[in-house]
Amino acid sequence: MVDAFCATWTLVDSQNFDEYMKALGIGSNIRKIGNVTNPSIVISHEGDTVVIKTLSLILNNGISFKLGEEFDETTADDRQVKSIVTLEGESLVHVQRWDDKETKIVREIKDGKMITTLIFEGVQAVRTYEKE
Ligand code: DKA
Repeated sequence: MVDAFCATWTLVDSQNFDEYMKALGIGSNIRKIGNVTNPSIVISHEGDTVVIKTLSLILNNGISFKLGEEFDETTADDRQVKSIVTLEGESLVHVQRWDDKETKIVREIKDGKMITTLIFEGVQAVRTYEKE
């Protein structure tokens, strides 16, 4: 299931995240916070409920869901989205839909690191996390 992802992860590298946030329409104040924040992501599960917490000094966010079941999510930048997370091969694929828009957040484990690829309308950001 999601056991390979269950850990506390800290951001160690972030590529093109500002461009991704701009494409989403996020204003400069929130983007500044997004750019300087090095969050920890805590992933766990209890039975078939998966919990992903994003923790930082400035922004905290959390989601709880079952794989393949749609749920309501309020994102860190305050979008109200319909989300669904599925396991596709070894990848945890999180799709957020709102206002006829869609972004995909793909998490994979490579060489013991969690690689998060965020895709929106052709703009891609890659964020790398290491286990704490
Ligand atoms: C991540 O998991 C990034 C999560 C996406 C956040 C969307 C926008 C946040 C704006 C502060 O590394």
